[in-house]
Amino acid sequence: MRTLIKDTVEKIDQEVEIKGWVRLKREHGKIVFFDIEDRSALIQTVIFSKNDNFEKAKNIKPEEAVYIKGIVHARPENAVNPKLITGKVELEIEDIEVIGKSETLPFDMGGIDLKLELPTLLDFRSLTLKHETQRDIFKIQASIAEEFRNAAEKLDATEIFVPTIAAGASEGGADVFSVNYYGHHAYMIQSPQLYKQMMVGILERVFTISKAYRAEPSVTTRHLSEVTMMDVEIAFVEKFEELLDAVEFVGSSIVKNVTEKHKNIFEKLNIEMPLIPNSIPRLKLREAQEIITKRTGRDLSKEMDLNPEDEKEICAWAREEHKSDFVTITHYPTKKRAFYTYPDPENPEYSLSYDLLFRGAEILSGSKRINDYEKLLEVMKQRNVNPKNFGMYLMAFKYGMPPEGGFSFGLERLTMKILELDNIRKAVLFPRDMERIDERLSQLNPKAEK
Ligand code: AMO
Repeated sequence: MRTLIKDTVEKIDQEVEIKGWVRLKREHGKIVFFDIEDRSALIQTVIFSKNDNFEKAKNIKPEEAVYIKGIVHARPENAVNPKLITGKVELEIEDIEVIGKSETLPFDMGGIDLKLELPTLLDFRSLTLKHETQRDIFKIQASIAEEFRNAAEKLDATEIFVPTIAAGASEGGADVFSVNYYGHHAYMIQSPQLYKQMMVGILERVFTISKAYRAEPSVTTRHLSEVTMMDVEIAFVEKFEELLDAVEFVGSSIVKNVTEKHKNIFEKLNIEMPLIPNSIPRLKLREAQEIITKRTGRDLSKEMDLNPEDEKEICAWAREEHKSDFVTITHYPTKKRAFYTYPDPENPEYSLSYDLLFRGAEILSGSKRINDYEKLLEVMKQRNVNPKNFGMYLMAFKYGMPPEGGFSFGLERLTMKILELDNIRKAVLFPRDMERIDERLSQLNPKAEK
């Protein structure tokens, strides 16, 4: 019967059977060592030349999946490896079988850092993801999603699942993928926005983790064509600040709990623990711009948004002045936000919208929404959004839609920033961008007809 590798420490002097992958092979004449890893842990195993299976073992290659039968030995005190869960033991191999063959690796997969250029990292994705540091990224990503769910549930929101093909484009702009839907025009959703709004009219508080699609026209280090959005929407909102409180509660809970849970990974990769104050600084866009101008001399008075450089600067300010890696920016110009955004009653040129910035980049956007049917219809017309494509969405506003608002985190942006990765593609298992869908588009044949 298979023993999980982490449990071998309980079985000193006993015979066990393990299954796992060969992560490292070291040959020293009459001895061969293999580091074997399964989902639970890694163990050092060894086979001696006196063993009948020694020649068979010598032919085994890194990354092959193997079955091993052997005896667990306690390591002598001076050979204990405190960095391994199994550091007090070693497995002496009696028999070893390959149960999943591997070709010879095209590059070295050893070492803490996989020293590959990004295109190679992505071209060989189903191999490079096996590397420990790569696996760590996606363990952390899984925890981010888990902590998002936990925080959204603490807000008393219900999880919903939404379609990804729709008749209208919620966020406007040209970055929408169209789909030939049985001969009709349809779109890949740019956000779960329309569905979460319809659903707050029904369940009051909802959340979803959904794929969203953006036909990004350029290649940047922080944009993807397929994004995982973690969205919340809450109704019966009285004050704008309630929404900001919810944003900051979910954002700081995720980052705090994930970094605490995976402290060992952050230490191993030498990543600083984030600064999360009790109260996250909040600035209106114009206030943020004035601070940036004071610090850099750049005049931003005519700018409608923060560019990546501005975001870095205001985050540097938040760190210095408030010991915070987060900063919330509110009141973006109404015409720069999507049609459903609520204008500030005190100055309708600006809106009741917000972005949450973390470690120099936007990880979240949201707003209070227009919940009045007539008003919504009017804004759609002003913006040339065809109400015909939003019939079901609009219907929800005819039947008791309370004041409401919400927000959306980009899972990959958050993963990238928590782990201080230099490119968002490293925070996606199989990234989609202008250049690839697993395969490089330039190598796909035939080219799609227009
Ligand atoms: P927005 O368009 O700002 O807002 O998207 C929300 C969050 O999703 C992430 N994100 C992206 N990440 C990588 N590549 C992209 N191309 C990309 N686009 C967006 C970002 C961003 O903050 N419906 C609104 C949200 C709301 O109002 O509730 C929306 O989609 O982290």
